[in-house]
Amino acid sequence: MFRRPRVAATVALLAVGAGLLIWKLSMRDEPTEVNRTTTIRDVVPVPATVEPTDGVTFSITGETGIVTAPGSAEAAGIGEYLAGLLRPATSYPLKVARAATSQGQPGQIALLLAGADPALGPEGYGLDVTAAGVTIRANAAAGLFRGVQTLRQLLPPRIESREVQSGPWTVPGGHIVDRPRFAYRGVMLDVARHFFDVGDVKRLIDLAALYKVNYLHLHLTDDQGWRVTIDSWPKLASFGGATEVGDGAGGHYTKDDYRQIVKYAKSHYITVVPEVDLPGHTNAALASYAELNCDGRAPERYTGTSVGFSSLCVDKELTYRFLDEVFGELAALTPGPYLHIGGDEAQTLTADQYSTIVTRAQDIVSRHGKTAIGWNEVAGSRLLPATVTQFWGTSPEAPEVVLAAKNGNKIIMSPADRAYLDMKYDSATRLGLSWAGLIEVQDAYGWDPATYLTGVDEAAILGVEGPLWTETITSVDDIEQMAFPRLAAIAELGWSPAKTHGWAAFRDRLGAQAPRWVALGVDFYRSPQIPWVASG
Ligand code: TNX
Repeated sequence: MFRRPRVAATVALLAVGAGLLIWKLSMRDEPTEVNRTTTIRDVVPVPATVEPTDGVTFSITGETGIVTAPGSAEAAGIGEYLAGLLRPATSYPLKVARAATSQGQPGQIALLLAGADPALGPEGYGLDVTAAGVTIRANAAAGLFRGVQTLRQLLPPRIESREVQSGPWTVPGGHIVDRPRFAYRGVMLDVARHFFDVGDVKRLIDLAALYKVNYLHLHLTDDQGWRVTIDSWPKLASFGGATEVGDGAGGHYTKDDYRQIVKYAKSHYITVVPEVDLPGHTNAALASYAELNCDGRAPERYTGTSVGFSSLCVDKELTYRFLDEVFGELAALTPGPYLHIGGDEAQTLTADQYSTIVTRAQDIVSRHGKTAIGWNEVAGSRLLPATVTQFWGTSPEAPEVVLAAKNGNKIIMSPADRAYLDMKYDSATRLGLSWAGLIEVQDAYGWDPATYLTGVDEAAILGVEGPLWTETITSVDDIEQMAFPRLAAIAELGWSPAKTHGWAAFRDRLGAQAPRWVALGVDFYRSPQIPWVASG
């Protein structure tokens, strides 16, 4: 007798609940809170610890200056960088001066290299916002630079505009202590399938730096083009670089261009990792020099998008002189520790042939004082102890990579079904490919680099990277559409502690980035999964 009304009440409650949920979800399509105040909880990647001080703010005014660590030219450089970011929108002078002491000063933004917990490492920082000022403390300049990215995100989004905006320039009060979870947080740009010039690469560096990315991997060579001058093999760039996918003119970086990229990246505390893909993905080189081919005949240059058909000649000694000279010249252009040797999709070689060339390539890189990174196929060959494997599979079972990890070889995680920035978001996405699946923002964010692979410990993970292959990508706008917002998701997985991860909070933080991207002119993908904040 009493049962039925209870069931009816439950059903009614469920219906109301479902209705509310649907209403809430449909509200997500609406842009929220125009002119919303930036809070200390909006930062991406989310800092390790955030303690707001309610009711306290600091305002940047025409009197505010930036003071930097006594005796540090690097800190002074970061002060100038910060002033350069803040001056256009505020129109304030923001003078940069050396701090007299290692204390913060009233009315100032202080960038100090004293008083940070040594456990924060070289990239960690502490950031304090009181009514009197802003103080960032770090152990090294890299930490100050990362802290400055956080400060940028605490200011109103219009701070990113290059035109004068009205204030107030309020920073929410509180205390942040932050450090990265992983040492390697990368983005890859394939400049081989389509060429992107120095300005395009600088733009990507600017945007990646905002999310504390610290490695830029350049996929410099492939079947469709060779993109950097090698003096001892000049036709690689002049002939092998004059094509790209489709009928575009291609292009290449002169050594000066390349040095400019390295320098610009360095000034953003980003290390460049150059990749020369071998033994496959080498048609551009094989077309440029007949003698690199086993039969001595140069193939035509290639502008399609197939993979796996080309290979260097494993049995010719000339191949190893070639690799030695190419990696030697690249090593000389590379202040960072890594040279990437590719190693993916060499489908015309036997396992022994593949192993021979991958083994010798690692030795060559090592003789030039660098550490090799290879796509995960290299894990089947003998690896030098320091060689890093870059996982690009889509299955958690990767026995060779697991074995390499057990032997001490570190892994960069770029699972293609999560981290590939060239996959379509949904079936309607104009650009990109879909062989590894569709990757909406929640897919890009919803995995843990430390647990994706079965049988690998977190200690074996060097970090994460979002690769952007460019078979279908031809412009900076295209890069931005595919990288944003997903690069911000990958960057948060690489930087923030596992315990801070959570889709609901991330979605809101990410939504708050929209007006920043609008101010920066970023052509981002407005995923329906995200409650984008409208520009005010
Ligand atoms: C696989 S990932 C490749 C690339 C393609 C990419 C397209 C990898 C190591 N090789 O050659 O550009 O897929 O998504």
